[in-house]
Order: sequence, then C-alpha cells, then structure tokens
Amino acid sequence: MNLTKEQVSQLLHEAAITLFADSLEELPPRQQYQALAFVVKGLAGPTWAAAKHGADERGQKQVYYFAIEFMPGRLLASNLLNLGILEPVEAGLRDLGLDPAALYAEETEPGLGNGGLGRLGSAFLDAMAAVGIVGNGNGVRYDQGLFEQRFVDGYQVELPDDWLRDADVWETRKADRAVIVRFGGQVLLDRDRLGQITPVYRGAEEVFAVPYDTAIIGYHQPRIDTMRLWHAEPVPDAPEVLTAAARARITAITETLYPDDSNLAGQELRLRQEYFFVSAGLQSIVAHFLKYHKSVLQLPKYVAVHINDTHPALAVAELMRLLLDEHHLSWESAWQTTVATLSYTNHTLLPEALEQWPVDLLAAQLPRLWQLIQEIDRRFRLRYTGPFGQLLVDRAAPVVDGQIKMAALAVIGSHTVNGVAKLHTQLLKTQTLKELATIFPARFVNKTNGITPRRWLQLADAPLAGLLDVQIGPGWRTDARDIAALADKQDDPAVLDALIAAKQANKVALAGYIQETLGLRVSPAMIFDVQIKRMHAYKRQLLHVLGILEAYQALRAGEKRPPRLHIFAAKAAPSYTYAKDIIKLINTVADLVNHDPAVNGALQVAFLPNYNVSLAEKIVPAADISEQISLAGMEASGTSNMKLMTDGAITLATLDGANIEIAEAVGTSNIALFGMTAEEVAARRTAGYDPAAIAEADPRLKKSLGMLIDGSLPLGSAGHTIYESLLVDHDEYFVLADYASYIHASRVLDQLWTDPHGWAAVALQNIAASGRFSADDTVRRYAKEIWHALPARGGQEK
Ligand code: 26Y
Repeated sequence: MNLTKEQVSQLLHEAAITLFADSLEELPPRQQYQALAFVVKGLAGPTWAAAKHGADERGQKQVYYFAIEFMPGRLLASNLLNLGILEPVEAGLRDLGLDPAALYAEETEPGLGNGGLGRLGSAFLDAMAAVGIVGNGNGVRYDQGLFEQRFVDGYQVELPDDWLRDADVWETRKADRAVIVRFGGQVLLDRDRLGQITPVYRGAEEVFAVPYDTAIIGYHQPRIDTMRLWHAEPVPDAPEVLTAAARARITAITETLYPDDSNLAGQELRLRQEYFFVSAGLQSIVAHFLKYHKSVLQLPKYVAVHINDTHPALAVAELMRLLLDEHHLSWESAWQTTVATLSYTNHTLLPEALEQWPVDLLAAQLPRLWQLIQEIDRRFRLRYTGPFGQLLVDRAAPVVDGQIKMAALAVIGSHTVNGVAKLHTQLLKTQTLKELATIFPARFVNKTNGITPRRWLQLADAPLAGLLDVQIGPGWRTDARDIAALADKQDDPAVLDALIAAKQANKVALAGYIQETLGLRVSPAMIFDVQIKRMHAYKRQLLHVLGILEAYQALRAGEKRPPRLHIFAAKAAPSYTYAKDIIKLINTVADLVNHDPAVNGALQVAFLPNYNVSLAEKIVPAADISEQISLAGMEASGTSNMKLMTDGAITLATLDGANIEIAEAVGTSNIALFGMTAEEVAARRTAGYDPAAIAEADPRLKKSLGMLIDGSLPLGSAGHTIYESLLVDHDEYFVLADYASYIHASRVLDQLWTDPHGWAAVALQNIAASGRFSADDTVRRYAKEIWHALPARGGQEK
C-alpha cells in the first residue's frame, strides 16, 4: 500500500474531528491512538471487503481455526507493518511531534487466552494471512480477559481485566450475522411419513450469538483474513420475557475467560462456553457455504474446520447434528462428511488437562448432542471391538464410566490428528492416546509449532532486524528461512560486535523498564537469564530458584562469577495454590539477594508482574539465556523457546518438547542441554526415587532447601509446602534429580560468557537456525498435509 507522510497527517486530523470533534493536537494520547487505529482500519477496509467474497468466488478452500483462546497482542504496529505503511506512518507521526511507540502503548492488549495455546492460535492466523491461506479464527469474545496480575507482599493478586472499557477499535459487530444457540430442555424425535427424523425442542434456553470480526492483515499481501469472536446475549424481541436470572445465565457465557490452563474442574459454565462458540461457528459456516454451493456433501472440498485442543471437540457432534437434523443426510454420509471436514491438534500430555465431561452434565445441557455422542460411541464399539478386542476398545471409546472423553471424540471424528513437536507426537501415539493410535495409525502426524518472526523480530527487535538487513539483505522479512544466511558470518568479528551492540541496546531498554516497574536498578552488562511462561510445577521455575540460591551461596563464599540478572514473568491460575507459593518464593528470594550487599551487582532477581504478549515483546529481545527447563516428557512443545532463540538468546534446556528440535537445528555445541530424557524419567519413575538422599549428598543444595524452612526466607507456609513437595511428597517433577546437571550446564554458560565473541557466535548460530520455526512454514505444512487448502499464491514451501 502506498501512502505519504503528508497523507497520514491529513487522515489523522480528519479522524480526530470525526471521532472526537477536536483537533488532533488537543487529544489525549489514548484518543490519538484511537484516531490512528481508526485510520488504519479504514485503509484496510477495501481489501478486507474484497477478500470476504474472493475465496468463495474462486472456489478456494477455507480454513476455520476453532480455539477457545486467542492472544493477538496489540495490533496497531503489526497492522502497519503488514500493510507496508509502518515507515510513512511513523514519519508522519514524528512530523506531528508524536512518538509512535508511545501511541502503540496506548492500545489495550486483548488477553483472550492463558498462554501458549492462545498465542499459537493468533500466530497461525497471522501466518495464514501472510502465506495466502484463506483462514478464519473462530472463538469467544470474553468481556473480561485473563486477569491483571499484581504483587502484594510478594503474593499474586488478581484484578479483573476490563479490556473493553475504551472500546476495541479493531472489532466490528455483525449483528445481522447472529445465530441462535440452544441449551437444555428436552428433545423429542419426530418421525414423518418418509421416515425422516426431525428433533423437536421443548423448553430449551435460546442464546443469541453475535459475531465480532477483526481483520487479520496478511504481510505485504492483498489478502485479509478474519478472526470471528462470538458474544452471548439474550435473543432480542423473544416472545417470552426473561427474568433477570435467566438473562444473567446467558450473558455469563461470554463474561470471562477461565484463567486455568491445565487443571480442569468440570464446570458447567465451561461446557456452555465450548458449545456456544462451536455451535455458532458451525452454523454460520454451513449457512455461508450454502450460499455458494448446492449440497453439504461438498463441504470437505471447500471447508476445513480445525479443532484446537479438545475445547472445541463438540464440533464432531454438532456438525453431525447440523448435517442430520437440518440437512437430512443419512448417518453414513453425515459421518463421512464430518470426518473429512474436521482435524484436531492435541496440545497437552498432562492427564489433569485432558477434558472429560460427566454424562449427566452434558446430557442436561446438550440433550441432542448427548444422543448423537451415544450413537457415535455405539457405532465405534460395534465397528472396532471385533478387530481390536473389548479391552482396547473400552480404553479408546468416547463414553466410559459415565464420562465423555473429549480427546477420544476428537480423534474419532477427525481425519487427521497432530501433536505439536516430534517428541510430543510420539508420546501421544505411544502413551496418552495409544489405543486410538492403534486403531487409526495413519491419522496421527506431527506438526511442530512455530512463531511469527514479524512480531518477534521485525517489530520487537528493531536493532537485530536492522543488523540482518545490513548483513544478509531484507529477504528474511518475507521468508524467514533466509535468516540461515547469517550463519556464514559467525567468524566475522565486526558482525559479532554489531550483534553484541544490538543485544545491548535491548538490554538497556529492559533495564529502564525494570527500574520503572520494580524500582530495581540493574546493569545491562549482566547476563540476562530469562524464564517467561505460565507458572506451573512441571515447568520447574523451582529448579531455576534453586540455581539462584546455589549462586547466592557461591558468591557469599567468595567465588567469582559473571554477574547475572534472573528475570521471571508468569501468571499462576488463581486456584493453583502451589504455583502461587512459587511466586511468593521467587519474590522473597528477589528481596533477599537484591538487598544483600555481599552479592551486590553480581546476582539480582527481577520478577516482572502481569506477563502478557506486550511484556514478552520487551523481555524476549533482551534475553541472553532462555530457560526451557521443564521435566522431559511434560511440555508439549513450548513456543517461548523459539521466540527467545530467534532474538539471539542461548537456550538452557532439557530434552523436552521443541527443545529437542532446537538442539537438532543449532547443534549440541550451541545449546546448553541438561537433565534426564523422557525415557530416563519414565524409568526413574518405575525404579523409585529418593530426593532426600540427593539433598543429603550436596551441601549447597541442602542449605538452599533448609532456607525454605529455617526463617532465612520469610515465606510463611509457602516455604513448608514447597519443602515438603520435594522431600516428603517425592518431588513429582524430579527437580532434585536434575539439579546437579542443571547447575553444571548453567556454569558452562558462565564460562562461555567470559569470551564475548564466543558467546556472540553461539547466539548468532541460534538466530541463523531459527527460521525453521516460523509459523509461516508451520501453517504451510498444515495446509498441505492436513487441511488440503493450498495458498492462493506464493505459498510454496521451500
Ligand atoms: C481444559 C482446561 C483446563 C485447559 C485450558 C487451557 C487445558 C489446557 C489449556 C491450554 C493449554 C496450553 O496452552 N498448552 C500449550 O500449548 C502450546 C501450543 O501448542 C505448547 O507450546 C505448550 O507446550 C502447551 O503447554
């Protein structure tokens, strides 16, 4: 798109008058941001409008990515970049005396997800648009996103996230596209003379699902995809007047995001959320499809619906319902059509995060779907018990012991199932979903996750992006694989110096933010050692803390070590008390080391509150070390590992999730690996394990553990809880088993730090190898091997 800075200025002035009846210069920054966003939305409008019909008219297959979470991050800068007008707009703003970064910071980030799953969904939408896949997000428009986190006395406090207070400029309410979603009541099956079955609903609760659409702008492409989020409302002009309680039950469906990403309590409200966005999405897809095509039998030729984790797995039964009840297909052709349309990604191996719904709950909320799920279960057992035996089929079936297993329903109803990293897919096939993989071996494939280098390199890391332009030309901006050319420069001292300078600039900026936020002065000369992700026992932030306490003792004993700043950011689910105890621990350790003159300047800890996409954009470019230290076999993939390597951090990692593929990509000399393999963990679990003996044999470790309970850290009950989790409750995540090798790997990095060019050369190899983790290539592989939805153009994989 072509735009001069003079045009920018004119458009902005006009928008200020239109929106706020005031001159641009008079507006507060928030309204200046809104005026600019309004201008950008207008600029994208014509392309968006054209894109909506283009695909249907060309007969191009569309992808609908169903996810209960999306985390797009702030959109203004990203939209400017993708439209190709970042430079003239920033120049125009500066001419007007406005600071672009300050305006971007006025945007409220939509926190419509918990972590990796939601961020991946948004990266995929951005990537689909960039490579020319006709993609659509389908999700929930929560009135309140993930809570805002503050620390009070070192404890996490949660505040509501009122992200729509100032209205979201990017979304467009499409009341005319609303559909009705039904819950509860009774379903009677009416059979007419021709034997056609029509369900009759009695006393169902009707919910009005209103879509809000947001443009997903393709990078330098004349193509804009759509993220559609559904909002629950009472049906307008309904014959019956609702009580306040009945209205509240409806609006509650999209009131808040569940702030939980791994521990499931089978709540009715979550089930209602899941069915709500699945039913609304599928109804609107089928209705739209039939405007362009005659028969729903053609659906799989033109539409791919992707089930992102089990939260949208009800799509299997809901699509059957639509095909059977509303389009009168036979069971066999409805089933064929459903399976050919749907595919499913699993994102977790944790048993406590695998969804199951009690039959009573589901049957009461979704009586028609319960009938269909029983029939799916009955036919599944009938078909596979012969060849595979009762025992195996019982373990694989969707309805078992009064519970409905959503992963089983998703696998049975999808043509393809994938894990998100090689190890994860292998563990799915051999453990978590092993019976289903025996029945459907060809269904299981791997699709390793990816990230968008546009947000993490081009936008968040301008110093490094500039360096790449100079060293290898700007081709990497369109094709991340071109970053590989940087590898040739690893022996060029001038390039290494430039890399060190770029990192330094980012560290100075983060140091400023740390000072502002925590009142902590840190030196950008320290090693910035970063662990940013949800707080969870399996991710082992606790191991990182034990590493800090080891260094603390070493320094107090007079050892010399390179100065290190440990940076954490993490939210804990509000009900996850153990994770909250670890937060308290980190803040307490921070207090101790940051105020001890004996280690002053050599060891510091900064726990930045309220981790979200925008905070990650500040931390990732400034990181020297990326801590990816989950117990092997627990982290499905991880994606902060990919972002951090892309921006030149060196990974300190276990052989878990995508860390294994990062190690393959960079070579074992460019990554600090430690700890047990997934196989060794499994063997250790069987053999039995004595954490107390490990603690006893290592004086420093013993002292660190003692500090949890001897009063040297004012932790309250958190200290005892953590101490006992390790030494009394057998250390479920093998923190102590991996401790010695963790410390060793970390010391190897200390050693490397003493050789700045040696360090920079390793960082450079990481950047050079990061291209393969671009989400652009990941979605191309999904498009080719799962969705069979080829990009319109320019979508070839290298
Ligand atoms: C059902 C409920 C408790 C639940 C809610 C959210 C269960 C799981 C989730 C979210 C899971 C999630 O974020 N998984 C992460 O997905 C990333 C993208 O694939 C992976 O990189 C990461 O390893 C995995 O933990």
